[in-house]
Amino acid sequence: PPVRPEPPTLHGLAAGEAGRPHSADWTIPQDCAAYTPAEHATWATLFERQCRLLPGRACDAFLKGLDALPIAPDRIPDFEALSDVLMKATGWQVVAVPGLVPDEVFFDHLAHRRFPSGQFIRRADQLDYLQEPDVFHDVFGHVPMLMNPVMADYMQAYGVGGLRAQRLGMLAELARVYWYTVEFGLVIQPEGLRLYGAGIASSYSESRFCLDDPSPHRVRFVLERVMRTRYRIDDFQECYFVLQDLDELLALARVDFGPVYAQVAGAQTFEPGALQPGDTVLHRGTGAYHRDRRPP
Ligand code: HBI
Ligand code: FE
Repeated sequence: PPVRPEPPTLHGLAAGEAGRPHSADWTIPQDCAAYTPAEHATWATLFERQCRLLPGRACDAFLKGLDALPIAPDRIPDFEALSDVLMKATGWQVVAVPGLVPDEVFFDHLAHRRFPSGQFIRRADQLDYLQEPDVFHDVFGHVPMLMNPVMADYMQAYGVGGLRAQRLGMLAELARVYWYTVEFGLVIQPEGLRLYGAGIASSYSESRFCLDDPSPHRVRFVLERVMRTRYRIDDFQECYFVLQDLDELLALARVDFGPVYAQVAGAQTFEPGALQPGDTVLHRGTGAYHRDRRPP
């Protein structure tokens, strides 16, 4: 099964209710010196196998961001060193958190250009599946794209928009947009389709499935459509939404979601794998993967 880094709840508890001690903003020291050789080795395993897959699959912005960051195969990166480079490029920082944090804490960090990254790394027997976002998902998956000015502004806008969506009762709608862009987004490049979403960039199995497998649909991204589309948190996606180019995120960062919320409020939601009239379908999926896995 794929890595599913961002479930909305953890062990049935809403994020933040797990009872850990924490500061008001939930940040903790990264404490690089405390990582064990075994933990660095887990990073190395994850890093090396992902780096073999990403040329020709990840978009140019991702590969360029990864290349410019102080991220090496041998050890878990130091968040301060990452922040120095990120700050100069796009004004972002990386701060350490224990795992999932409550929505409003998460949004407040993003609104201030701080990316909260899990401090811990998954166990060696969980290379392909874990419930909470760890340092590999957060740093390897998200931070390269934060070197890109468009993604940098889009993520901040998501933080600002998240606080507003909470007040409006539209958080589920906004979270779907985040899911199908920041986590599982694909983008068209002149040479072909590429991934930019962190959930797929950091997943050994899904980075191939999302682009190479005939099963999932690949559909042009349309805001209202995506806002109404439910998603899977425990398995590969049945449908990936594709941007014409990353500049589409710039428009998304600037558009007022208010009228779009008004339009989709109360409308029925769409099944993850159901094509809709009006979709621009780049690839009509066979659906074979999920059909074969459903209990008879
Ligand atoms: N906390 N650390 C962390 N990382 C996330 O991606 C995250 C979170 N808390 C809430 C959350 N994501 C989402 O449920 C919101 O984007 C809606
Ligand atoms: Fe994530």
